[in-house]
Amino acid sequence: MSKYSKEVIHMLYQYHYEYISGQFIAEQLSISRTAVKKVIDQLKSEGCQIESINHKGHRLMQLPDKWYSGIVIPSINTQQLFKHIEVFENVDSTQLLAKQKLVGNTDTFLILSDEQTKGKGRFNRPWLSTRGKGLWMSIVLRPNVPFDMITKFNLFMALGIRDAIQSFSNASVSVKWPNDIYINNKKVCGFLTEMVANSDGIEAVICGIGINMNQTQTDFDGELSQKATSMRIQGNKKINRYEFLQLLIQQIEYRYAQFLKEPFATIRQEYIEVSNIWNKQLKFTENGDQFLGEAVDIDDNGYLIVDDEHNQQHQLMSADIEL
Ligand code: BT5
Repeated sequence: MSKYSKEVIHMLYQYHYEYISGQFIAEQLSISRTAVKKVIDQLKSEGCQIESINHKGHRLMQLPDKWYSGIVIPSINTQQLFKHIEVFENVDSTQLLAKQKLVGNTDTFLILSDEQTKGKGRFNRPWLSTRGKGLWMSIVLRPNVPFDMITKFNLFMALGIRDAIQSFSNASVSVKWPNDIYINNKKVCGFLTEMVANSDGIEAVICGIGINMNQTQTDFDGELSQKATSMRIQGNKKINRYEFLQLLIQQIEYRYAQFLKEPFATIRQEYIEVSNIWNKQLKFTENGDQFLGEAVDIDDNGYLIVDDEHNQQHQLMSADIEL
């Protein structure tokens, strides 16, 4: 990758509604026109559709399904949440990498990858992370709070992620307590929150978020062809990954600030209204035990209240729910 790729792609993206000359780019970046041409040729070879017209200049028509740090970083940096942002083409898991990178520092950061070869869900379940189709990212935050606040963090994040997806969807988007986002009874997103804590409280929260943005139905096979969906399948329209990411980070920033200031009770009603688990018989798995029941409420602490088939009431902090 050329030294100036980040700057050139950023300029082309910024001015994508018009043609900009090689001369203009060269002047703005204080580099030669030959260097600009080299980068543009390279971007074209990677799949960027750039129209180059003599005496008019270059115009970015379409980007490949890939994260460019030169676009990601400036579009997210307007927010204050992360000290640094790292973008990869391929990793085993952004979550594993984030955990490795948080040791020995107190930084907040975001890791994003085009593809994960070993994406993981909860309990080490596999998470399908096809190249270029989804948003696979982990964020590391450092809230100065006791460790039992982790469940509350997860609840606030759920609303942030849901609201971002809802902004790009005509169909209604719902939260399946505690870790999934659904559209039309299919899973469009799964996320998980892990932490590193000591006796003083939380050292780091690592939140891994997987969102199916641009898969088509043929991208899902086996059990996922019935269970999974993407924003594109539901809306019949390709999602602009950069616009979506920007909005998602805004929502996360908003909910994170709210989490630090407010009790769960503040968002309880909102959470209940967007949940999809009411008025149906559900199968719960909690610590290896399975039972049938109906979810009846979420209390002020974010615990799910469930009446089981023997009329026993349970208060769940976390569980697996089959709809
Ligand atoms: C989750 O786990 O839903 C949390 C998934 C978190 C993934 C992100 S991606 C970025 C970061 N890096 C990682 O390695 N992980 C995080 P869970 O509730 O355990 O759901 C896993 C189940 O969802 C699997 O057993 C499948 O049935 C289903 N599944 C797998 N891939 C899927 C996909 N792409 N879309 C919808 N469902 C999927």
